[in-house]
Amino acid sequence: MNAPAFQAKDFKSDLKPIWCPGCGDFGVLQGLYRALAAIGRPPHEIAFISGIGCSSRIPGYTTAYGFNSVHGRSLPIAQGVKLANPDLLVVVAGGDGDGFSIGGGHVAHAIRRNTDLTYLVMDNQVYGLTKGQLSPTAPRGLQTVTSPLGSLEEPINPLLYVLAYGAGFVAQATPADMPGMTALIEEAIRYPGFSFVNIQSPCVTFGEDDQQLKAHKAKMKTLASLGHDSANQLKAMDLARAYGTELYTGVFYRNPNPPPTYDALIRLRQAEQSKKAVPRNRILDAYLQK
Ligand SMILES: Cc1ncc(C[n+]2csc(CCOP(=O)(O)OP(=O)(O)O)c2C)c(N)n1
Ligand code: SF4
Ligand SMILES: [Mg+2]
Repeated sequence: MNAPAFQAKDFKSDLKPIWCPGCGDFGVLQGLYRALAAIGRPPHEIAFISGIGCSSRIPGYTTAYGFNSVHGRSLPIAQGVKLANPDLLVVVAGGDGDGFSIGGGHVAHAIRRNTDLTYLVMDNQVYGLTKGQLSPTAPRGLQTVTSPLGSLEEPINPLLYVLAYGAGFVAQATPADMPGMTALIEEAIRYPGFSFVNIQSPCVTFGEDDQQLKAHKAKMKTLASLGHDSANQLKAMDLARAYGTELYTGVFYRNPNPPPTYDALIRLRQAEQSKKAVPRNRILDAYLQK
């Protein structure tokens, strides 16, 4: 058997992560390296785009191209990168705050365009980088520095959110199950279209006890063990409603007939239009005829 083209270490940059010891993002990063090794594309064919947050530091820790961009703006930038160079494998990484507070409006549009990219959200139910404020996925009643008497708001359900807008691939993972999470990241990257993985990545510094790896291990249930058929979109939505109470991991929904991606359609249109284009040497003639 041939040796694999790449190993996890080929995707690890020289930059040392500055996350708090024990942060869930360490596990996510390891899973990501392994998933990329399994995919087998070289680092220079991959672009990582992120916003701002602890989890948004991920691009710097890989040997792929990276852009640690602006808070909440990773998806528009990633779509631009993919359209400018459709041959790149584009992965977007960021936090729950980045994706579903300030960046929430962009999620729907990335999904409806179905640009071929993978969106990994490190959901820790808190703003980690800015020291523990209430995030959009934080449970009702949570006491934080910005909700000292307990949050009065219902959390956003990221799984239902993306399913409702028609995302073709929707999964949930936790670094408490490294092999499972790695396989899900790989599957999401291989899906031809917009794919989303909500990764329950604990914040050990500002997160609650029931959001830590030990609690995840005890609580997680795989969707496979429930006999879930990932082609069943309505059932996926039904199961996704349990976000915040149950910790289901695995693929909620995978479109069995993926539609054409936006980047493929743009390529097609460019090819059609260029057939009708006036040859360069006749442009002046065409202008003078008008
Ligand atoms: C436009 C703008 N608004 C606010 C901030 C401050 N800010 C930086 S990161 C962040 C939230 C980070 O939380 P999350 O996206 O959940 O990532 P985590 O740190 O938890 O991984 C905020 C509010 C900013 N950098 N830019
Ligand atoms: S503050 Fe939380 S999310 Fe940020 S590095 Fe520390 S443990 Fe991780
Ligand atoms: Mg967060």
